[in-house]
Amino acid sequence: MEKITSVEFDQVSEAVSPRTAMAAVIQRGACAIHNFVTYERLQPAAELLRSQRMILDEDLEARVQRRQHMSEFAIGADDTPEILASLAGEVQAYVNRGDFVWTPNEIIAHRYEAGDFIGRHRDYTEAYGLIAVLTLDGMQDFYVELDGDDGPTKVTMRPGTLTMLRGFNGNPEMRPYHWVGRPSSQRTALSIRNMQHIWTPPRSEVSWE
Ligand SMILES: O=C(O)CCC(=O)C(=O)O
Repeated sequence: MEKITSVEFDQVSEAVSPRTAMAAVIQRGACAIHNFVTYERLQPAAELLRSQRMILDEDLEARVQRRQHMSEFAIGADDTPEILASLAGEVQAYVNRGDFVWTPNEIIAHRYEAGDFIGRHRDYTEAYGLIAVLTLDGMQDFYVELDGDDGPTKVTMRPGTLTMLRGFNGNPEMRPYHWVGRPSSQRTALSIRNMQHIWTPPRSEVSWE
């Protein structure tokens, strides 16, 4: 397998093959692909999320501080908007073309208003294999601690950026720490995951750290 040095790609300046992208996730823990989907294709989904009723996920006392609006859809359910399901299908097809077996079953719609954020954390161990986040509208900084690096890597997500993170693969320590900064205006995104209850942390541990 080729050695991955950079994990930030742009489909417009140089198309990145699914194999290279998935190799980055496997070897380093994450990658980002700008212009994964065209602005025109993102617009209907972005419009939907702008007006969606969402819960405010906020707990300023918790170990992982976060504040954002979110709603949850099951892939394949009748009430999941087709436009969201088709974007998730596009992401899944790309990942599978990279020989990465992944069958997402859930879409989380994220809406961050100016100043909202999520602090440093690892994703739930229920998120199996891979977490893919497609930015629909707005800009926000994403930080990830890649394997082999001392400090975090920053990627500025923009409309059409697909960020992918290593999910739970049997070893909870392999989930990369990551966080998102405070955007200056609204950002909407879809987080696409395969949620499986396959591992229970010891009582003393929590999966969000
Ligand atoms: O909004 C994002 O790009 C990342 C969200 C995130 O880190 C999470 O939901 O765990």
